[in-house]
Amino acid sequence: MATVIVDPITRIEGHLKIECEVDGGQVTSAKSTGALFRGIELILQGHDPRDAQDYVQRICGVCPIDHGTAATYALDEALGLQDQIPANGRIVRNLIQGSNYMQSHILHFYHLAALDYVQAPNLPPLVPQYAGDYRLPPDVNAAAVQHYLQALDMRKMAHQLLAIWGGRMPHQRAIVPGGVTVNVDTEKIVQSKFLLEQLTDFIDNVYVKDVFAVAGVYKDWLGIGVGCKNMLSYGLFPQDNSGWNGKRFYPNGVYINGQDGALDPKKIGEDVKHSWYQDGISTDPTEAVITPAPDKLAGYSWLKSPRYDGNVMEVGPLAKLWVAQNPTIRGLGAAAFSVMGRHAARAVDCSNIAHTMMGWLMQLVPGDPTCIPNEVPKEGQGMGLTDAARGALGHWTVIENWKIKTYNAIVPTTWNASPQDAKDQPGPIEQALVGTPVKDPNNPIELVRVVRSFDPCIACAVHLITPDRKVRKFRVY
Ligand code: NFE
Repeated sequence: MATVIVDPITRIEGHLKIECEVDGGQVTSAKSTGALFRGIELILQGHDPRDAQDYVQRICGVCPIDHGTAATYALDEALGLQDQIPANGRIVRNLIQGSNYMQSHILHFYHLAALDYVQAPNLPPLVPQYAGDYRLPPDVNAAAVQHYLQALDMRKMAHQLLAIWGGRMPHQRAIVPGGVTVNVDTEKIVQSKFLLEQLTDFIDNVYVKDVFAVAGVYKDWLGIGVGCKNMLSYGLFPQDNSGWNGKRFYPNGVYINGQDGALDPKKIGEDVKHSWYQDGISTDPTEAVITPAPDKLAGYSWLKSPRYDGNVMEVGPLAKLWVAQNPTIRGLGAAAFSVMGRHAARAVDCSNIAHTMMGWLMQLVPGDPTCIPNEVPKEGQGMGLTDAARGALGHWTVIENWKIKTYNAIVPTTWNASPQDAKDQPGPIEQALVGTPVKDPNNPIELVRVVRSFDPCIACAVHLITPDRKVRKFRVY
């Protein structure tokens, strides 16, 4: 029996520690620890409610748009605007979020995960790598290394596309309650089309093909990293003004114990039994005010444990495409619940989004309004649900005396990397690790493959680092 600790396990964005017990060459139990303190919600208390969509973008440099979008949807609801957003405003919001999505998925595959499968040349920053098990044929491997570099240019292009509408990246300036602050003109549409065509070509002819080439060679990874097999998605990209349950390009829904079902946001709650927060918080997201308790004996993570009706739920592109009954992903059957299933879903998602964005560009009407004026009410409440690149993202805000009374963000990586809950059920990543074969506990490449298939981001999941907290080990291969 060996204890294997990988800390931190992510190549960017915060400190996720994984601790596994390995016995007989397999993981028998796993603990996922978020080593940052969550605090943005506490900072927001007492602020003008409209500060939220700016502040929450600072949670993370990878998915600021998703946080800004969720906050804005919550404000649309709290300010009573959600049925009045001009079509141009709705579409431009979707274009901004879609651009960030493409950047994020390309980033994840090439720069955060590919070097667990592709043998890198012996050149920093591509090395050091974990040893062994690089199986791609030499020509495919060499092409993948070239694509790693090309992907940097593609990410820049996605940022440029986003900045046409959002003004800048990260932390765009356009998405606000009531619509967007940017106007629609022909020049922006033409520039966007030019960039989007190149991105779509890369996604379809390089990214998707590389993912399926890797999956073809690493077929055993279609059976490893299974996880909880419960899926949750809030849906993505509104197509009308009906709020969280309106028509979306990807619908919302759940898949629990093998059954598809409708989403009921009232079933979303959080546990803190094994988190470093005082016990007894309300499971209602609008009341879940947390008090840090770093010495709590039962705690082993700064992440809370979001649960849906008490169920452990996986979120992310696999969950979203599974809930949407995407034929490619459902066609994989049970093999979809795996490391390669998650990579495949992310690639298919990226292609879907690129293609649909082209259609949205054609729906824009130059000169038409993009935003409506609005005022903050004395009292109000709003919920904003979207799917971020890493999965279901919800923001809840309560307004009292024109200020934020409580704010809560329940974030994709909080779902996926959550610790055990009130019923001691392990979180999705903890479950996915159990059963993973580990050939050499001193070279645990198998563990990082499982965890990185979820694309975890601890900055999102907990939001702030305490400056005096020591990070104990660095293994960032
Ligand atoms: Ni920091 Fe994030 C995304 C959000 S993940 S990347 O996508 O919300 O928890």
